[in-house]
Amino acid sequence: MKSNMKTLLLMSLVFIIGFSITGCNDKPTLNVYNWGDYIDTDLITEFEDEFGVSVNYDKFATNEDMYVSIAKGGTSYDVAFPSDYMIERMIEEDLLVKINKDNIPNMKYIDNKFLNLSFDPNNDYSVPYMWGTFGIIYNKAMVDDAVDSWDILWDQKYKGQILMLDSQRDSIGVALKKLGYSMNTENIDELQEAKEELVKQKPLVYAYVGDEVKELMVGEEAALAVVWSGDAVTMINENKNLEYVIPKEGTNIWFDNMVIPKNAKNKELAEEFINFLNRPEIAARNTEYIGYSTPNTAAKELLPKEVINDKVAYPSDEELENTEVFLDLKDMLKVYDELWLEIKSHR
Ligand code: N2P
Repeated sequence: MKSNMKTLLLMSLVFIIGFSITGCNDKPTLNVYNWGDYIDTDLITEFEDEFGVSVNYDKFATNEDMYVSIAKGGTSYDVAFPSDYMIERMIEEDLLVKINKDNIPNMKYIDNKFLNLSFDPNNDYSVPYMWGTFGIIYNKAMVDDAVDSWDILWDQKYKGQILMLDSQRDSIGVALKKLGYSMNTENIDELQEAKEELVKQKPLVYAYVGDEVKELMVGEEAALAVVWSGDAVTMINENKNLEYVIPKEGTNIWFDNMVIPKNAKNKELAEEFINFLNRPEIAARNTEYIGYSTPNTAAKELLPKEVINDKVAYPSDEELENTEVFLDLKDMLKVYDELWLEIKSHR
């Protein structure tokens, strides 16, 4: 009996001490949901230290994956980084909260041309993060044809040396552009044709990939790949045989913004984080680290000349003339979903 009492006492003591330790360390937590390879992780630590908070950082590979996690609401994220058409959809489906711009004074550094775009006309729900295009990266030592058209991704000569993006809007978009159609088409015949193109191309494709495209292209394991411009910057820095081209048929221009999902638990801290990432010095470091293109003018001024003069990240207006922004497909979305499934499962 006596020893039982002692054990009980000891256990209560352990419990009380344990509880007070964790209780004391109970810092506010910010749940962030971002694309892979899309932040300088030192900045997360700096934010934690400066604000005395802890950041939970999860990653996704496509807008569609991110959408599913947020819409089904398993984890409540405080900040997420969707693209244009997905922001449009999330607003429409009431998945986002309005941002209190008074809490984001650093928004004043954002270039006007990235504000009030049609997917979020007043920036009520989103703050610009990065932007870019997608195009073809190719290895000059492995490809001797001129690379100026999406057609090259269907050239038998490069069988097994072509990488495509494992992302439905992007890959269907490539096929649509190759055929001369809009990347936002709602015409079933055009979509069917695009599907057939991608099925026809499949035997030539080494793999449908995400972030691993960088390693594969830098390591010269493939000759041609469809990539986002910022990743192209990183790859070219690491392998000088690589070159990035926007095909003559045109491409997509995209805008990734920061949003606060409806079920966020820490909205004010989310705004603090968004504001932090827009401090010119922080935004400049982040941009240089990830290779993507910043919409923050004050950050751009802090970047080395060779970064901002790089036409891959900052193409001229002429190069951007023939670009389309993805639009939310609404009812047509299920058609794209089905086609993508058929393409991916085709053997
Ligand atoms: C970075 C992902 C970039 C997202 N790995 C392009 N919208």
